[in-house]
Amino acid sequence: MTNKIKKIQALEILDSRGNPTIRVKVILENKRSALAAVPSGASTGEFEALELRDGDLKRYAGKGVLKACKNVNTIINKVLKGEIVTNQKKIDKILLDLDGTENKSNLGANAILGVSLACARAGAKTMNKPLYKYIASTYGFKIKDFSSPVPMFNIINGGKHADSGLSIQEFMILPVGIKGAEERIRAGSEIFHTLKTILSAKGYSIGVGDEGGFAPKLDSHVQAFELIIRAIEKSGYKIGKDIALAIDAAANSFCDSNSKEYILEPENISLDYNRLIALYLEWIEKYPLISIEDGLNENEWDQWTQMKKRINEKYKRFMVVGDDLTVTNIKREKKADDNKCANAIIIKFNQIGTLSETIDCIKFAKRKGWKIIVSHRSGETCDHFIADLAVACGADFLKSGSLSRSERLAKYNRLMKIEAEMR
Ligand code: 2PG
Ligand code: MG
Repeated sequence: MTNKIKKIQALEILDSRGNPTIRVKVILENKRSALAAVPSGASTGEFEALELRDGDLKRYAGKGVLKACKNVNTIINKVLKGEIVTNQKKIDKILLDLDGTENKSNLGANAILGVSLACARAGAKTMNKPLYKYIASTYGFKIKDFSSPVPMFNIINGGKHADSGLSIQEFMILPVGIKGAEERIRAGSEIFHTLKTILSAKGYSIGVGDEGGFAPKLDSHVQAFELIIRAIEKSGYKIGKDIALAIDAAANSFCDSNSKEYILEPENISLDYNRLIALYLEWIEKYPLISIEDGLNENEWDQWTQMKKRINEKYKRFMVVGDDLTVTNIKREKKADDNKCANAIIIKFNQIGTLSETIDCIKFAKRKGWKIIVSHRSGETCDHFIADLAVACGADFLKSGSLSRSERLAKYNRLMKIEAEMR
């Protein structure tokens, strides 16, 4: 009985938006097996690896993933059969070579990632290690580096994730002054519920968006900050000390492709990048913001350089975060570093397609002293792999949406379990 791969099977399942995605099962000769499910974005970056969809309009409006499943069940299964599952880097290299394209358009990044993650889980099982310890030892992260990442809770949803009318996609609370996953998550939950009471009392909708945050139709972005601050205070936490704020602008989604101006819906204003940066600076001055993700369009490298310079010359440690800009792709990450565009990065393994390439990106960011945010996608499953990944690599933050919806909480709950295990 060995830890060689016996069989790899894929299944089409549904994600949190009810769209098809892929779940992969790896079965070993020693009878151990493991599953992994692949997430899917809505505000995707142009340069992400390709998520293979069937395009057959008779099924799921073309969003089926049967082709990706077939690629796993046939081509990938055949090639990886007999490989030792704990050779994760070798397995990922085989997958890369087998696909042979820059953006994994041949087999599909969803097919490849499902296999890569399921192999890692099967590897951990066969070594009788929790996944976070297995990832750490496989990629050379030191166990004493383990520290619990600070959750980033997205409690007001906008952009492509909700019909709130807010152009900014995510308003997040970060329990930076609170120690330990349990207490951080408790704070997040208490503030989330207080915000619900406040919104309800004011007659706003308390329905939630794709990531479990509220989606009230507000008159301005500033109103979102004010409501959140009220909720933090009312819950008994100190603004800026216990809890800081962050936004993910996801600026591609409100950048007009012709004028290149940024259109803020509720205020009904159109701003060039200079004025948008000035607005960010106003918000930073006024509110306890410590991080802005995708503040500008993903193709505007020079504008990013200027944004980072203007923000960091005034607020030295402020996080200027790349997501669609960097797409967990080391080439774009290096370009962002060369051009001084960012000092923090969102890590999403489905933007690139294998665990090993994801880790390369994390290691590069670490060498550069960037802050690391391991992140979910807006279309999720209850798979909580990212919690283990965040702990294993010593990420600074874990971004997994709000304090509602099980696919978001699966990751935060896993974080609490890991922390309990490590105590
Ligand atoms: C983002 C993500 C997750 P999506 O922009 O950071 O919050 O959204 O998965 O839709 O790209
Ligand atoms: Mg983002």
